[in-house]
Amino acid sequence: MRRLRIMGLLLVLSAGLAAAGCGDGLPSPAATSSNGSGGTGSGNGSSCNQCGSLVHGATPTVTVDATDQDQFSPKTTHLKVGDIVEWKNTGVQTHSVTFSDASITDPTLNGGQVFEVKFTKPGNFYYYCTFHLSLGMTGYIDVASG
Ligand SMILES: [Cu+2]
Repeated sequence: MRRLRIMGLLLVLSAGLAAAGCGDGLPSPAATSSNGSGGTGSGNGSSCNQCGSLVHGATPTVTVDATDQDQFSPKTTHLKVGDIVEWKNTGVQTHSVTFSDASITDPTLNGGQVFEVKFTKPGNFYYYCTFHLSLGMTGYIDVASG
């Protein structure tokens, strides 16, 4: 009889521990929902408001391919303020490089063409291809300060 009571106590204790574990886990569902539903939205990126300017013929710091698989590669590009990104259409399909700031948007990047932007503000900027947005052709330019 005594032994059963001890077992019961242990059960109550472990149940209490499990409940505490659940309490710890509470923030994670919220974090998951804010991360999810990427798709056609702007995800975690912010919009570009004069985050850069067009350049021509400069040596790029980083190159991003726009491919016939309807992807930007790499999808996220890390750079510093003052760095230059060159998008290159490595296939034959027409793409666009579309930011919320139309002044640094290329509406038609044809096969073999390149397009260059110098980024002048820190931030994580979202862009997409207007032709293949529904296929997930999106990207991020992550600009670190200095
Ligand atoms: Cu595209």
